Amino acid sequence: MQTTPKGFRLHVGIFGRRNVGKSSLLNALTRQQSSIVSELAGTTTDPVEKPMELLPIGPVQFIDTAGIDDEGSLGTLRIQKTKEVFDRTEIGIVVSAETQQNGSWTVFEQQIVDELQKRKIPVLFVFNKSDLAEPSPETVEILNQASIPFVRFTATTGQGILELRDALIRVLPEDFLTPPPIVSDLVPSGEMIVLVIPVDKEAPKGRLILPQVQTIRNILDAHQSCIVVQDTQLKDVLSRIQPPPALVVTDSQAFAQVAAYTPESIMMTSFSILFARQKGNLPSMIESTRSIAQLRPGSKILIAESCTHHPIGEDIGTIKIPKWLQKYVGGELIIHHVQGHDFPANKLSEYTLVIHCGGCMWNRREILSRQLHCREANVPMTNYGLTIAFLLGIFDRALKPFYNAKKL
Ligand SMILES: Nc1nc2c(ncn2[C@@H]2O[C@H](COP(=O)(O)OP(=O)(O)OP(=O)(O)O)[C@@H](O)[C@H]2O)c(=O)[nH]1
Ligand code: SF4
Ligand SMILES: [Mg+2]
Repeated sequence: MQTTPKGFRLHVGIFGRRNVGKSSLLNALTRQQSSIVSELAGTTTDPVEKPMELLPIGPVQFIDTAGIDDEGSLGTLRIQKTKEVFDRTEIGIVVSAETQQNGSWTVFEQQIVDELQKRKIPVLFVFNKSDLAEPSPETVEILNQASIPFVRFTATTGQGILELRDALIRVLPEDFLTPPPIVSDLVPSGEMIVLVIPVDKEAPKGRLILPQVQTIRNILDAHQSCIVVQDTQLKDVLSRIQPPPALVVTDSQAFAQVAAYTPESIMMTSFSILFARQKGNLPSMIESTRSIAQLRPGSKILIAESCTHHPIGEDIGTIKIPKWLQKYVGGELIIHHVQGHDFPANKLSEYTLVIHCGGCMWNRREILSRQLHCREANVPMTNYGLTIAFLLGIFDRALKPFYNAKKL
């Protein structure tokens, strides 16, 4: 279970004021001392992530957060970290307790619920410390009015844990149970797909990377078949397959060679574009990609990568894309890079364009959240594969499989 990639787990964020028992609730759910608990307000400072198997949902990632009512300059920083967790949350648990100052419903609970509902994230309200006090009728009325389900819970004894689990299952988002397929719906069943995977020095030693493995698995699940080749073998292999394959999917780095070797009669796209659809809103990214045509020397661009790694050789995000973009606009661009969960959500309006990696290691919610932040700041957001296809002049060709299958 620990090896289940994070992007596959249902992310459940635990939010609330300080001292309501958020960490105690996480510990009760995981039956471990995953997060430190104390009677002092402000015990949890950074988000604490805990993976577990929650049947029948499967792999879940719980995220305990710092209290949303934290104070002082450090408190403000902690609240910022907590707010970043909204971006990857698929179910929000709002913990409160009647024993808190001003009762179980204050502007803070309102603020959390508003944030979750704005993002269309299902909310579950937990009246914790119900060994000490009953839920107030006023809060129950507010929750009923807003159609927010709630449970009573005692984190210190685990009383109410079964109701809590059942309630989590009931609010499970639809798209978590049925995420869009990666590739199988783009070609009729029985057709063959060729996957192009260059084995260069950027490729990890002795294994394939997650999006490649997931694509193969999706093809097998759909009872389709595939051939996996390096870019250097493609021409030869294509000349030997009869009837020809329906689709060629390539790593973005080999797009140019693959486009040259693949006859126009065979459809072609990239892993990164497949994942733009699986992990985010593809139509919006397509629209955003066209704004590359508006870039001018001096335009400011943000390149964001989900994983933190040291660039090797001709790294795609730090070297290749900047080089191709500057060649396209015919001058220097101002390019900033961010990695991991650092995303300057409040400063996006400075940029003319945001270019994101494929996001294959992340859940759909986090990429959708980034698209939402960009839309709010009026900044287009595209991804690596779409950008490369655009810069190479093969944008329409790379999208044809989606249009042909009426999947856009
Ligand atoms: N009586 C009772 N006490 C509880 C319950 N849940 C938590 N507590 C106590 O409340 C205090 C705060 O619990 P935490 O789990 O640290 O609360 P928190 O919301 O994580 O607090 P911060 O990390 O400071 O934001 C601790 O002393 C817990 O033992 C409960 O259900 N009943
Ligand atoms: S940086 Fe992005 S595209 Fe690369 S492996 Fe991580 S999530 Fe996937
Ligand atoms: Mg805590």
